[in-house]
Amino acid sequence: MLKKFNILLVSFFVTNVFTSCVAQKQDKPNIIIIMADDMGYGDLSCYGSTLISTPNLDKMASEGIKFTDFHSNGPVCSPTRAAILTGKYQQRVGIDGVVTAKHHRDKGLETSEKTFAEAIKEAGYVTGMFGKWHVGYKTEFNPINQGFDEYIGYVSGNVDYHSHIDQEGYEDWWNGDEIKNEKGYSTDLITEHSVDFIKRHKDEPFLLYIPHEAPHGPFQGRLSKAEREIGWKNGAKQKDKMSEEELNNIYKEMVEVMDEGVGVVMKTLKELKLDKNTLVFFCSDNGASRKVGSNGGLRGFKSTLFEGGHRVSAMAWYPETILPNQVNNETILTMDLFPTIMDFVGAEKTKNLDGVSLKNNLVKGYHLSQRDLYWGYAGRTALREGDWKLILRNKETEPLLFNLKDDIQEKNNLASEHPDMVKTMVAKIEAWNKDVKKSVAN
Ligand SMILES: [Ca+2]
Repeated sequence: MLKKFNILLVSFFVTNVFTSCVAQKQDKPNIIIIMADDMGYGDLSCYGSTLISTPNLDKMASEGIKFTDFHSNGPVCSPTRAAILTGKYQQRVGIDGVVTAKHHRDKGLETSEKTFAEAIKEAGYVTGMFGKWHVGYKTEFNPINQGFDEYIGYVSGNVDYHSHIDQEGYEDWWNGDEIKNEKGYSTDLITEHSVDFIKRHKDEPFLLYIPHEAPHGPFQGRLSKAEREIGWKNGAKQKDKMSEEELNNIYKEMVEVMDEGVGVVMKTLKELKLDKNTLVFFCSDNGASRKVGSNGGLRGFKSTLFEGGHRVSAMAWYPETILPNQVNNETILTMDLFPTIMDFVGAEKTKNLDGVSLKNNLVKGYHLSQRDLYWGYAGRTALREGDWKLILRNKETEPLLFNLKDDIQEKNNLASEHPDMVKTMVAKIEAWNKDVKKSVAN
């Protein structure tokens, strides 16, 4: 009798484990990452903008999590993109600066680096990317050689929104690894291809990476004329041709058209009943530039290591898994998204990542463990330890030490009051710089 009971019990467990595996497989969440380009911390209405109206991103924030202490890995484009793709500090993978259209046409993110697209494909996902790549021009560096099944977009830092010509006068609109220009405003094309991808892959787990061009320059709206043609050379600065008011109005339109696109993607998820099974992240790749946009009162702008350069708006949305109306104050970097999405997907951990999974924080509210976080750009390095931030510029200038809890605008340099802390933090920065450089040499 006991034996029979045991057999029944075993059979009950086997059946349940099997059923639960099948259920989990069907429940694999879709993943969407949407990234704005050069959008400042204060450029969305839910982050305090009174000039720009972003109802769709505001809705995403109110239905999920709005981050207040989320940072781009780099204060400029390519580094942040290398970090999001690899889950590592960008310095480790050799992309510590901008991959420019003029001087770096042979440079790119090595295909030996494992991207989140490659990792998630191993977990059975179909992958698509529509928008800006900016980690390599040559076809060997193309997204389809880095784990993306489908790719349409541009590989440089920016293209004319209408003619899709890059800064150096090259045609730069690709379908996979072939140039295939098409008519349309970049932001709208990126949205249209993203929606088409979702519709075609609604019945299988998918990952969709949507790195928007907006609101990076050139500053063009839907009705602006194309300014670049093949062979075009970066001549007169566009800003000089536009009044400040015109520039602000175009920038506003660029953010609002992107927000509209986010709304169309979210509406598509709801119509296809995918919304309860899709995790969506949104973030910007660095702060607003000196020219236009708002960093919400933070010091500095794109390319600086002050908060305005890298503290960005970000949100996470996953109805019924992530609770609505949450404001999250954890200190997070872009490189954390890779391990986070792999954790949500239930895939095997990728080794040697610098980022950490946020899943338990996002779903259960557990705090992240205390960790030191670094930013490096153009010979400068910043270290964040809790509320403290040290910026080291070069040997000739004094270190800057701020306590962000009391001084979010980084106005009061406390370095002379805390020499021991400065000494320890400088030593950590030197060790980190050596560590990440060693990785590149290897
Ligand atoms: Ca950027």
